[in-house]
Amino acid sequence: MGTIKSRRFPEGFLWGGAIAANQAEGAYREGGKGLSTADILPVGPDRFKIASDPSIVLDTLEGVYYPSHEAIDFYHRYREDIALFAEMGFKCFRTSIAWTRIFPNGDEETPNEEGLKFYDDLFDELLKYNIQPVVTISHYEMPLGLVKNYGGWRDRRLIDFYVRYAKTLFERYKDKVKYWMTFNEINVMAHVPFIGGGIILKEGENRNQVVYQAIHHQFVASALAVKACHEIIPDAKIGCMIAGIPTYPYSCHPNDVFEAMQRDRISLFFGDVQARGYYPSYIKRFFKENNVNIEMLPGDEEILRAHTVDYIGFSYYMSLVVSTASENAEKASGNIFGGVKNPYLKSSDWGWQIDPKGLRYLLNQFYDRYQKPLFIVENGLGAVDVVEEGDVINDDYRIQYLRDHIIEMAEAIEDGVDLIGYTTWGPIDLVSASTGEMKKRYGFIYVDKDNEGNGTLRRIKKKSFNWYKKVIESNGEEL
Ligand code: BGP
Repeated sequence: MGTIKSRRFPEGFLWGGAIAANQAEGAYREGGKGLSTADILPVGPDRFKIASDPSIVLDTLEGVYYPSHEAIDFYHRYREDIALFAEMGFKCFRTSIAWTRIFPNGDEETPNEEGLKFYDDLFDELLKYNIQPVVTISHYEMPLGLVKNYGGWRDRRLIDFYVRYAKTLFERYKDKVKYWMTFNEINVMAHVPFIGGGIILKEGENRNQVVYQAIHHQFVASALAVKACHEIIPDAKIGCMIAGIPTYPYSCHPNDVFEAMQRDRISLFFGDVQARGYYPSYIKRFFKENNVNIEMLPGDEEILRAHTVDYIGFSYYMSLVVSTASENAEKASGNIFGGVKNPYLKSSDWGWQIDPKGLRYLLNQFYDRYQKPLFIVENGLGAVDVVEEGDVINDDYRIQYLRDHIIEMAEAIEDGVDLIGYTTWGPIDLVSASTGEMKKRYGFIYVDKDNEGNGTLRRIKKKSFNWYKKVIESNGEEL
């Protein structure tokens, strides 16, 4: 197969960047905001301990540094930051709404007006520059009240709270927001259920039973949000959001090949339900073999079938390799999906295996499977940046990473894939989701802050800033 000579991205292609409320906004107690699950995650190796240790008291916050509390103070500085995004020529900007700004405990009857007003102003600021807001309804956080009082998504009542929240957003922002996503990286629920759904596992529980039941509740909630969105904003598009990590077999041994397919299905399952509208047969076998009985109410299956998503949103950072037997296979480090090292790929400083071709592979896989528009809503390189004399940051490694991935996107479009947009992760440095660190930076814009929370929060343009500006200006021609 050949490669294309010149890159052609469709007219109106949505170039931009993506952040999440809890990793950027800070102001965790302002404007009537309640505490969220993200607000109790510390920086460092204990970050996810809470996910497996029910003895941790959920809201003792004294004496520990929690990076989401101030983050990069986007809450107060978004005007300055959006002006910089506009300077780069962003066509769209993806962010999430902090559920706790709208419903501080999650189960209130009426929303918090101050929170709603904040996002009104934020969206107005984007629209002032003709930047389309792309909104994730829940991105790795939820009200802590719903965890303490209901056990998170294990409780079916969460569906009603979420749908009330989603409808509130659709009603309020129907003239401003035309691209929505229901849950960020919904498949992460299968790996870190506290991050995905506020689930704290109890001793002796059947983990799969609890997690897949909670996932079922999210599926129904997501489908009902799709329904509401279509009713309230007929010209909007609403998608799912999946962590896209293609799995390769370590060898051509049939066991490895089959295992790779099975591992892929742990993630594809989510797209299958949200985009095709039903539980696939392979997951039913998995349920049977793992004593999982999903409790469904009459009507659930019809809801899933009737309200599938309009597009597939996904993140892409790396690929994965599985091996069933090889002793030569070295374990991969640094990602929650596990796997072994790919001898043909280099890794980021955090062990994520860099694989631009994997993006083309995934785009083709998703498009073949779902035949729906695709939207890459996260991609980027987490790296340590050095500020040199005169505020110079030469992040050529970041440019290289993004360039290589954009080339493969163009190839996929040539393959026939309907790709509607691309938002790089963290166009401005922000708190890392997996580690809570600041030094794992993704931005075109540097933020002066370190892992302990020290720094002026000053913004500095990196070399990649002007590079990405040119990419957008030339609609992907100039890389
Ligand atoms: C995705 C999340 C984001 C984001 C990104 C980078 O999984 O949706 O919230 O943070 O990964 O991950 P990290 O911040 O851990 O480097």
